[in-house]
Amino acid sequence: METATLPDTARSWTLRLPRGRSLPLGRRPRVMGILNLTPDSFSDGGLWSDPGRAVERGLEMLAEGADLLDLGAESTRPGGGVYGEGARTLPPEEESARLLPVLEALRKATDAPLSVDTRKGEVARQALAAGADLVNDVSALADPDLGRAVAEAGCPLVLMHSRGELATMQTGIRFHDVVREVRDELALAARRAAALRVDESQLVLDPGIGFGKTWRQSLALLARLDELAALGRPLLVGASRKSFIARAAAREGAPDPPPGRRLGGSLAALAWAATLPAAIVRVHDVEETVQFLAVWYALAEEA
Ligand code: HH2
Repeated sequence: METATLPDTARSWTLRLPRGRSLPLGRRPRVMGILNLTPDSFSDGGLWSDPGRAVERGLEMLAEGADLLDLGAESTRPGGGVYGEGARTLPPEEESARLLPVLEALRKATDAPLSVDTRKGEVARQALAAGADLVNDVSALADPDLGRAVAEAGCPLVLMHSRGELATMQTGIRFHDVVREVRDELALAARRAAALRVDESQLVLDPGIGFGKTWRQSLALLARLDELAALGRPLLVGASRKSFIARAAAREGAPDPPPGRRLGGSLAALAWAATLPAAIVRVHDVEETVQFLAVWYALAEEA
């Protein structure tokens, strides 16, 4: 689809998945449906902590048009800001015990790409053995063993930008030029991955919206997403329901919309990310996102 509204920066990549499968990226964002198997996630904690319901929700998101799923068994809600103390770090056994039954059941039920959102090498290793296709690491290799597990499996790896520890991330935030610094730190993360023998052509990079950033810095990262394209790798954007939306949409005297009522702002962020286009968008509201993108691209084709 070659149209005036799609920018020249549009590029394509193919991620290689286990068992000879692949995930082509570029042109239009792929929709990654979020499946939080946690009691304490910021927007849907506890909703899918029953394994049977979680599997149903995963399959429902695929039926709604998700291209891949992201299973997370440990909340990564940053502390020190709107989420108080932030999420509790789980021992790997507890994280795996939540994750593996759902992952195994989904693996039996679908061939769709399954991503695992974890910061721990041990959990990543077990998940890959249980049929996960890619690893999404919000700490960008704080645990080098995660890099080694990914390198051994030869699977794709998402490196997300963040600074500091989850528990205190939203305090003492300092950037001079957030976009330039995030770009440089993502380049460093990619080098850390290469040193652990992760194949560069399997990397996906993510600015980490809301992780150790003020709401204005999150807005700046989205608004100037094209500057991160210079890194040469596909970008993943996770803006869905995040608190910068409530801040940006604040009205005097009106209460902040809670996470479940931030769809309008989430779609605005998505529209912005689609213009790059971001390669993958990580979302809670799959049905609405898929419909939004279908109409957005139908319009782009007509323009
Ligand atoms: N955001 C969250 C979790 N994982 N991974 C990537 N790559 N990018 C993100 O922006 C991102 C992420 C936080 O959202 P959520 O999973 O809904 O909440 P929680 O971490 O509280 O489970």
